[in-house]
Amino acid sequence: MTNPLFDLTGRTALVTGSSRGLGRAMAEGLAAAGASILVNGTDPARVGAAVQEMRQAGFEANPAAFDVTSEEQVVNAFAGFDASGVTVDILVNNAGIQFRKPMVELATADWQRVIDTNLTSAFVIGREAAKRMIARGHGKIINIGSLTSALARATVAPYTVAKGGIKMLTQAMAAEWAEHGIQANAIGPGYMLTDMNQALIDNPAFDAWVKNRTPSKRWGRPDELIGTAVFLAAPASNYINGQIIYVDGGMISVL
Ligand code: GCO
Repeated sequence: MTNPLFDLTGRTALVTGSSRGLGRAMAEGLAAAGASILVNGTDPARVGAAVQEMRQAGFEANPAAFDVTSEEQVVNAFAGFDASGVTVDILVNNAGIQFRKPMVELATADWQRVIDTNLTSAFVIGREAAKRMIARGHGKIINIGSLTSALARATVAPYTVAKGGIKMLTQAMAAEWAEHGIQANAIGPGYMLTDMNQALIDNPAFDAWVKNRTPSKRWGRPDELIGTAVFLAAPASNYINGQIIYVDGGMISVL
């Protein structure tokens, strides 16, 4: 029997960037806790494949393919949810890209692309979701930050700035929407074993640095975000707002 504090039965979660990686892991974790999942990505075929795999695993999942950087596609997606009676009770703003280059070599267009994907999209989708959550008097927003929400690493400036913005956007959402029954919080993943980090994982020096710098002496697995995601999506966190929880093996807590 599921503890009602952690039961998501009857709730629908939109998880951006959930056809793979951290988003897919969190989507499956929320589904295992009872939520129906709207699987998002830009590629309809990849989204469809993920939906099929999740359904075969016994989860309730439906496709929601749209480009999170397109305001028109976001607005149209939510209009489609409205028209089909789908309510987004839980929003996980997970979609994000990485682009590693020293700032003196960084083209403004590349800077902007990271900011648009990793930060502005969370505002636009958050705004569209919140309009509807406010009308219903409840909602959960989980923004995916990073260690770089608080600490900078050389060569990832736009990602760092975007993730720092995610932390403060989360606090801004709490400031404006908590009174409407919405809890907006963030998760700060540490160095996780994902496709986005494959180049780092394959780099012996960087791999050694992560393992030495992390108190847990290892990289994190995507499934290790599930517990925090379910907690922040569930009634257990109804009086928590504007927080960021680092799931990082202790890295941000030590020199
Ligand atoms: C990098 C990594 C980091 C991690 C993560 C740390 O290049 O340093 O991609 O950004 O992915 O965000 O929290």
